[in-house]
Amino acid sequence: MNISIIGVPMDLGQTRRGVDMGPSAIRYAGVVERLENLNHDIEDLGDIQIGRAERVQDVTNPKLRNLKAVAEANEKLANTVDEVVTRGRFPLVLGGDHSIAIGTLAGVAKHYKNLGVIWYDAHGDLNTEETSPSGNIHGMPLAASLGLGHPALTMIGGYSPKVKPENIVIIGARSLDEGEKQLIKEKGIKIYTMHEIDRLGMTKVMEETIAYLKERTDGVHLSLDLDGLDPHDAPGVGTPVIGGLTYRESHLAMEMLAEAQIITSAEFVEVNPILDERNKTAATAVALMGSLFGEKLV
Ligand code: NNH
Ligand code: MN
Ligand code: MN
Ligand code: MN
Repeated sequence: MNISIIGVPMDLGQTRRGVDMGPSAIRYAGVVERLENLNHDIEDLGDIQIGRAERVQDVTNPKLRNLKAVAEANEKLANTVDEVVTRGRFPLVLGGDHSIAIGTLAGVAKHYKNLGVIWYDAHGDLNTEETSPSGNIHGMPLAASLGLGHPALTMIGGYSPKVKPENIVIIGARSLDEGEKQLIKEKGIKIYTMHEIDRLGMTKVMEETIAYLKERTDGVHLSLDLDGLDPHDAPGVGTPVIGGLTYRESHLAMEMLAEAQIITSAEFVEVNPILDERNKTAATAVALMGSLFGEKLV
């Protein structure tokens, strides 16, 4: 595979400092070497320029913190991702907080009729400025990609929506706000919360997810928030939620996606080395990328 790595040192979609160092931490954990060892062609495009938090901090709208700076960065990211896909390469985006999924999806979705999305996350990220308890845009990217919320977010890349509700599968959810729960029901979004994962097991969850997306989509974006994993395995995240997916379950999910060959773009987000234990979360992210791109145990 021809893979292009894009770093997005974004920390403006939430309020914990340090997540802007996520791309560096993931590179330091050896992402390029890991994927080159699997015989992929790797191109590292470096980082998208993001305004520094201490300078651009904008609280004029507490329901949409740093809206302008987040939107600007996502426009740049969308252009870069679009160009990578146009060149026939696989975009692998490193975060940075999850608000960057708006730009990644804006760059990817125009290349597909029916883009599928796997949202691997403890959260739904389905808030708008009306439902958000925090005003943090990293809790809104999936809603924005559905066309819901502020036009500065929904219109990134000049079009909306990026994804249809029936083409989304959420995996690992265990912290959903009221408005998000309503939206999931109203739009009929497919979701495997921790409850279903406990009951069915990850094997069945992934078999069903893959079959579901295969029959209705022509490409699938994997948006993996490291907080989908249990904080024991991924402590370096801004909003840890106990009772999450294990390291092994997550590897199994990645291995099954690799085997199914359905993933056409991916992002690994919310790695915060300041909150981490000896870069464990970045190392976990890189190990999961290994499995996603074909690494086998034997
Ligand atoms: N749902 C909360 C909010 O919107 C938390 C979102 N935090 C995340 N999302 N890390 O993945 O503020
Ligand atoms: Mn910063
Ligand atoms: Mn998220
Ligand atoms: Mn999350």
